[in-house]
Amino acid sequence: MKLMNRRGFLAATAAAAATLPSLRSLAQATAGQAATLKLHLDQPGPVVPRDFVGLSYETQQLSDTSFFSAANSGLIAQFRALAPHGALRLGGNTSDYGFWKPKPTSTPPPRAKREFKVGDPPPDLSYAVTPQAIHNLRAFLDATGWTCLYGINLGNSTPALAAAEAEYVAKTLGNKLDYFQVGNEADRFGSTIRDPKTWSVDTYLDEWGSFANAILGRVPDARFGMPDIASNEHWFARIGDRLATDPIRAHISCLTHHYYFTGPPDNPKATVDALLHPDPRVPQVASVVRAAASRLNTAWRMTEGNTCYRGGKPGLSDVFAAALWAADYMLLLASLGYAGANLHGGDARLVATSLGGTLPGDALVHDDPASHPHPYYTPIAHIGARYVAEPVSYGMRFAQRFAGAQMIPVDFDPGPVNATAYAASLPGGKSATSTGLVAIINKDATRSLQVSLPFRPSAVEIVSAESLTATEVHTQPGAGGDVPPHSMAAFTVNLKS
Ligand code: BDP
Repeated sequence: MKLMNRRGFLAATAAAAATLPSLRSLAQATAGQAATLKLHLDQPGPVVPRDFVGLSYETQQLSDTSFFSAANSGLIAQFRALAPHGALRLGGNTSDYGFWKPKPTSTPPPRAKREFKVGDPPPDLSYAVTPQAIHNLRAFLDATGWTCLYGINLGNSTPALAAAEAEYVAKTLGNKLDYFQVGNEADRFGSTIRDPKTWSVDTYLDEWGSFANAILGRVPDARFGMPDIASNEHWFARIGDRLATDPIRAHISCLTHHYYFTGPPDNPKATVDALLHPDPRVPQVASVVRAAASRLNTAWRMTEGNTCYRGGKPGLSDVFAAALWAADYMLLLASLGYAGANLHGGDARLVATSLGGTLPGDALVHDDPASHPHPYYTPIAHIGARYVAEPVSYGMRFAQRFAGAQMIPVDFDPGPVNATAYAASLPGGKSATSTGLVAIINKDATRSLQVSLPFRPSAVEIVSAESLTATEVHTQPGAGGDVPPHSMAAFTVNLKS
């Protein structure tokens, strides 16, 4: 605790030197801005599924059969440290370029010639997904305790190939398979792999239906997540309309979409300050997807996202600000009723391939490129033979504390400090005590908070770094309601005390 006060004091002293604030504001910065928090225990919110936290990887990652395998102990350890029962989503741009290769002699289906487009895979990209890759994936899922959202090629494949692959995957993954997703970001196909003059949500639904029905012919109890769109949330209303009366509705488990806060890396909006302020699109998209999901009686999930698309931005995606963003964003989704969120990452080469061969963030690196993860936004970086937990993954771990809990709506007034709060009750039966969790995410660069909590905490953990742009993350005990600048605090409380 003393350390935190000292840090608050140092921050205040530095600010004083720079701007000569009044004694009163200096005292406030040191003591912490008083913040009030009220929990609405009488209005229980959504239950956070235990597989809420997820990762997203390119499907092409399967072309290296040793990556998702029982032998990859470094990666397994990082998955387990992130969540004991997370959801691994395989998809991304490369998922529409692979082919199912059941036999060594199997060949890919023919493909029309296309122009290269910046930000998309090379048009001639083709790689095999083999039975060995699926066996190894099963062993990886067993070793991690995770399940899988499996992406199937819609863009450059056939219903028959999709069905053969799905049959093998369903049989091999068994109850480790949550559902299939057929096609990645099909709302962008009009500018990538389909004719823009005819491509629409209706042509998508026709194609998707022919693939899904072919899969159901081989896997009668198959379940699907869809439409896995990039950004055109207007598709949801039409999907709700068309599928509400279609018998296939019974096989749709989840409506899915993606979310990147901004991009590409040279976008002037890609700043730490912007990242740490609310994005009105988040609740707006949530209300649209929720409406369609309630018509189809499905869950809804954010299946691929991160801070900055096209591989992330150095100094934004790979620093502590991204941890604060991830914790805040994921807990916001949990409180809005999402079934989960998968942050995208993986190996540099494959994410670069998904974007046409390069990571544009490389052009913005001013220090040693090796000091950055590649891709810049990846939660788990692959550096040499090691797997390293990046700052963004500490935000995910923070949100993971809420897995299995029931959200409690809060009123939180942090005054001028840029901070958010979330609360939940943990599952625990009808005991005399009921454990609750309160999270305070202080995204402010300089000001600390002194939160008066309605319950006395039995434990406090503070996740922090030296600054918003630091890359080393510390977790240490805290005390009282003190939340230093650029840190997040998790308070364990007894809700019946
Ligand atoms: C998404 C793609 C994924 C990319 C990512 C990015 O699905 O394959 O790697 O964008 O731009 O749209 O970083």
